[in-house]
Amino acid sequence: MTRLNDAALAALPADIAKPAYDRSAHGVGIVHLGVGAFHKAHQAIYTEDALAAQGGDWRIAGVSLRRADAEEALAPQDGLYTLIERRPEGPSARVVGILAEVVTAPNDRERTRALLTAPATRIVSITVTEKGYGIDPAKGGLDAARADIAADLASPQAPRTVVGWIVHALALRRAAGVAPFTPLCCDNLPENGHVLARLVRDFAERIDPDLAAWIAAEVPFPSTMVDRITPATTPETHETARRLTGFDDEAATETEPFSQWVVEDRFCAGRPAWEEAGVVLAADVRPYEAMKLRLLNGAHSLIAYAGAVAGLAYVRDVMAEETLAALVAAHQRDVARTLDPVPGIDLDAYQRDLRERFANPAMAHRTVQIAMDGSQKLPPRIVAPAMEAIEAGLPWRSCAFVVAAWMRFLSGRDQAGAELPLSDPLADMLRAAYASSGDDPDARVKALLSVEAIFPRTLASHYGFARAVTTDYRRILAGGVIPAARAALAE
Ligand code: CS2
Repeated sequence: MTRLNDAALAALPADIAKPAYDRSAHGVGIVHLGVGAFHKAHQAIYTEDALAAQGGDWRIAGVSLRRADAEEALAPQDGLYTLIERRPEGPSARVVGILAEVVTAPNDRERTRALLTAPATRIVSITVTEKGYGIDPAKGGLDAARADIAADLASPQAPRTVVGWIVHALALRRAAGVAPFTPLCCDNLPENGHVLARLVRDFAERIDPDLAAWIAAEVPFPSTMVDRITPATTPETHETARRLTGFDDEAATETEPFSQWVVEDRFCAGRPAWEEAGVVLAADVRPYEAMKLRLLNGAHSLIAYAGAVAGLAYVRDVMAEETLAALVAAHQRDVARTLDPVPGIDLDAYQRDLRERFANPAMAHRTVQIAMDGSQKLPPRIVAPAMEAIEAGLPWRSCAFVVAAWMRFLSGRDQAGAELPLSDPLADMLRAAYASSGDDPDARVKALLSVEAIFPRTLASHYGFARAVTTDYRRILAGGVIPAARAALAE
């Protein structure tokens, strides 16, 4: 079968949407760092639709900071890819043309530099996951001791990390008298714009305080809330793309029908007409971010650890299990009480809609995918709301259960003895803490709660919280996740 590319566009079936603009007539205005499935299902689509609605030189050049797979898949396809939406009633597909080129930074530093310093580049957006930024887990700023960050600080002209590249590019622009771009963080971090601003400032201050001052004065760091559930691509994704479009597509991506993007409207050099594509431009995205991180991502982490340990492969399987589904609803209800009101959003309806999205029978979203990087995900999703709830005298019981299920997940085996992968930047530390406690469950909970990169002292030493985690952990060991969930619900 023929590969998807520019020449294929004219031969696509009539029901497959394709770029509704002339691809060659629009220049690049955005460089995106981390051109993976989530970017292709989310920011790329809003930008594709904004460009179709209102034009502008806002095509995207994708940059991969590590692996070459995106470039290898997309270059032979002229940057085109198929996006599949998994609806309960069956999949639909569209072909997306917003990517003008894809570069692998370690293999082509010159091209990466040229893209990031081009005057036409007015936005640099980023999706590199929580662990990609080099955040010091205890203090929140730049972790200058992390090997990749330390290497970039030692040779800032040859960066490897996202923060290193941004500072390098801004320094070159300043030196050349080129106006800065707006860095736009699109990862699931609370106040992600502020987080990125602080990292960039910490980095710049260490290498050039004048540059740091210029960045502080000239460069805005808008925060964003991003939402679209995007399972990892599988052979099934490619097969569906082939079936619906008639073309082979090595870059096909699958996602859910729902999508949401809330963006703080602070750009130093303009932006696409994203509002034409359904983006909510807000003065303050914090309430949206907290809502989404706690109600969607927090519930996701509960589903991931409970499900993986129980041997449930997909999110939808967990939602089909009555007790676990009830625990998800109870968790959302309790955590919702830690949230401020969110403009225009009915929080009860939001929770119901989320559970419907999780239950979507057409979505094969693996629990072990979400279980990755727990050390990065638990703090904003579970630890922060638990601490606020404790402080405010609100319920936090289900947060303890998530922590206990995560601890059980760290054993590396599910309840039936099947292997569970531990993919986490703190994996070595977690394995050591796990092993240090021998076979004593109470000692194990204590050892893991003392990992300060995840659990601040005040929470680890909170008697009621530590006791609840221990109770749940013992129950999971004794009778499995589902009876333990039932017992937690009954408390
Ligand atoms: C998930 C998110 O893997 C995970 O940690 O919770 O990727 C989630 O699917 C997205 O944030 C949804 O917008």
